[in-house]
Amino acid sequence: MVNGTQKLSRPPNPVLLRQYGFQIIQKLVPPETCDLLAVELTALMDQQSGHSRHKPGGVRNLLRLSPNVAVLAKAESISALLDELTGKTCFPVRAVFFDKTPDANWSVPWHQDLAIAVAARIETPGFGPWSVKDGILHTQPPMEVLEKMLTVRLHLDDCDANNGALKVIPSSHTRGEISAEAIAAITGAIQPFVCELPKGGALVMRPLLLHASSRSGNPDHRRVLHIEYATEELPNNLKWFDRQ
Ligand SMILES: O=C(O)CCC(=O)C(=O)O
Repeated sequence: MVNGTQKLSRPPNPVLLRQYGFQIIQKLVPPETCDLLAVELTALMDQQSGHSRHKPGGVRNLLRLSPNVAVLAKAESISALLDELTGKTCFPVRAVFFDKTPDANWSVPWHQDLAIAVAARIETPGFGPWSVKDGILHTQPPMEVLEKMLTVRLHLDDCDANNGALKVIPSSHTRGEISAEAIAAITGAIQPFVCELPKGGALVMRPLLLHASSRSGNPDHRRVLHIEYATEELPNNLKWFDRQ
């Protein structure tokens, strides 16, 4: 059901992605497809949280849990966009659903996405520390692995600055792993870009781009399907947990 994507509202621009570390795509997936995904993923999140009073902010492992997400992640228009942006063949390796609601309204401090999900622990130079999140093994790979990855954050609701939009520091993806002190200095000195997007739009970003988000100031959902893509297999027989 979810393999249709709209014509991109502006052409992919590898130069801008290289320079700024992100690109805003106003129309990537038809709104009706977003509505179907929003209903399915919201129900999945409710099912996972059960009667717990503490509502989670998201659901991991979606390339396995949702055939619709797995199909969408490999849809021709998304693949074509990413391949054009990177000049390589991109494949999905992890998908997470995030929502902010009055029951689960959270903020995220400035950070880079440094961890990847892998199938098994094989000690490999440059990989580590290792951790387990929701039962899935994660590790921090060398910077050259992260530098080649791309994340697509597909918006399933309209999202503006008052609704927990992601803020990014343009060009921060070029600095490798940034220390906590440097993150404080950079985010204190540089005006962030606020990624406001309509339903069906997407932010395409490098995982090393500094990003953060505020609590939502309104009671609507702010649903985002976050899909990570890689362009290369891992070394030393390490395997992406969810390579599609
Ligand atoms: O969706 C958000 O507001 C933040 C998500 C995030 O920080 C991340 O994907 O690393």
